Amino acid sequence: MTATADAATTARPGLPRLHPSGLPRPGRALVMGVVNVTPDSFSDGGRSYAPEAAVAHGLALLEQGADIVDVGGESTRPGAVRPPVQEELRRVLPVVRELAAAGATVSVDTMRAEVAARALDAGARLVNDVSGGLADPAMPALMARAQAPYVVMHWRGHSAGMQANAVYDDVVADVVDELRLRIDAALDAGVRPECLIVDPGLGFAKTTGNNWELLGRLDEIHALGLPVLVGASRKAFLGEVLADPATGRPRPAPLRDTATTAVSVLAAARGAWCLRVHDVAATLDAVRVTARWGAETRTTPVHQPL
Ligand code: PMM
Repeated sequence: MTATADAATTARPGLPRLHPSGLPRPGRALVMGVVNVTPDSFSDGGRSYAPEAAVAHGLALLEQGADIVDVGGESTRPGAVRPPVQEELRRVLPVVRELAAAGATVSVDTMRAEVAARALDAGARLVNDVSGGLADPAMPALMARAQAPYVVMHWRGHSAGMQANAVYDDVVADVVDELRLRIDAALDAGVRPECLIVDPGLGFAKTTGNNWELLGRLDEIHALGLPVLVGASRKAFLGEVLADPATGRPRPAPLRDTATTAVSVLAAARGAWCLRVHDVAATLDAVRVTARWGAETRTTPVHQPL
């Protein structure tokens, strides 16, 4: 796997901002469509649980213009119980295989090295590890061997008890420090810098306030010098902003897409490399407009797209 360095956008000495090669480079933020093959995802209620339904959903996202489709077989909703590895494999492999065969750039959303390895063999081109290598000590070595793009997300433990870990001195500084440890672990294992992508992990051991602070200070995540992926889609902190004024009840997950698109525009304008979303069509329109605006004004994006 090779990559192209853009010296002008280098944000941190030693870690040039690189575009992981083999991935689309459209001159705007990439759009990653979510394909959850789980019975209990918070955001879509298990809509694509059967492999055939998940493949159909992935193909529809591809048709809408998704740059990447992210296939996951483990729900990470707060309190979720982990599936056994065999069950995770049973869920994701046929979906990865079919979507890759259809020409999609497929990412596998897994914390398990075995699932990542089998998915790469089945045609996945990148690995999205929400634990950033913490959940499975074999993951960094696998990614070093694979030399495939690797999303390292900020994480503080499995879903069952994760919200109890949302305790920070300064959430942005702490997330940056902890991401740097995960980046160093990956580099030490032999992962090449140009394969790394970072993600602040919105909603994972984060309070609502933590999520907004991370978005508001996205520049500090960029300062790590790596492409940044943002996954805000339909998350609870958006449901809170959109709560019913009369009852105070949060907006249900399927009705948070417009708010998600607003966050995606703002994140893209601040140089996010990729947005992980459920509503691909709206996000794609939004990031195309954002890129056009940025080209005109030179004030946004703060960071040019990679
Ligand atoms: N969020 C979820 C799952 N996978 N991956 C990355 N890189 N970033 C995220 O924020 C992220 C993720 C949970 O959301 P879902 O239930 O809608 O998939």
